[in-house]
Amino acid sequence: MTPQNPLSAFSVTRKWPATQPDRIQLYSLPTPNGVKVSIALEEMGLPYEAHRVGFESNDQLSPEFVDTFPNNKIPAILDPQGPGGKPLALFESGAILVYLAEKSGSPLLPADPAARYETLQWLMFQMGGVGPMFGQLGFFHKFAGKDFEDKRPRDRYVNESVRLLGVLERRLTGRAWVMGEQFTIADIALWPWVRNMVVEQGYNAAALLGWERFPELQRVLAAFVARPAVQKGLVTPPRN
Ligand SMILES: N[C@@H](CCC(=O)N[C@@H](CS)C(=O)NCC(=O)O)C(=O)O
Repeated sequence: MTPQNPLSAFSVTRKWPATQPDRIQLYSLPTPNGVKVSIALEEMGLPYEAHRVGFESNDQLSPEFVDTFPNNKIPAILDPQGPGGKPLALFESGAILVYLAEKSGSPLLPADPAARYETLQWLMFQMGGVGPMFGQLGFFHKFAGKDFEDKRPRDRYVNESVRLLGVLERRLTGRAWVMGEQFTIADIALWPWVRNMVVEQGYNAAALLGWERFPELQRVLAAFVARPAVQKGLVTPPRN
């Protein structure tokens, strides 16, 4: 008799069967939040199986997905070997990054207590500031909100996005990465969002934001996308 697959208790595996149930299961799409986790898994060298959650078919709203991940958003993971050897289902990219770094003992979350808290500070700066504000700018600049006649909501998010980029620009002056020499999960959280703001297939907002005023951000973003793990993570799972 084959031993029972412990992941079968999670509804999400009914819609996306685990062909390698001993690996971390990733449910995602290459969006700025989604790629944080695929990049982290690649950077940490953790074995995983990626499943595509299609927004065109509202997969994130399917009962199988929502039953396991009640916030109905990607990215999400299911780790067969969670704490105590039990499976663990997790959503929220920031929580997943911390979990994966701790699980793998990776220096992507520094062990030194002060550096660790500072890394978490920049991670939360992304989760609570950059992600939500940039996302609103995307709505008002690229998506449905772009046709609104009243430009005050758009301008509000442009101003706040420029302010946040300025905070990062100053932080990166004289530093290779957000935490200095050490590349961390704070970088993994931040750069996909900065990239998404300026690339044509993203929000295409470089002109609106005055991107030329941020040379440090340009430098670090180029270094970020040149990393092999980032290149792989940016296309995992495939968009189509
Ligand atoms: N705070 C969440 C945000 C996740 C999020 O907004 N995901 C988007 C894609 S970038 C999503 O799943 N959207 C689908 C929907 O809202 O239905 C995180 O960082 O994980």
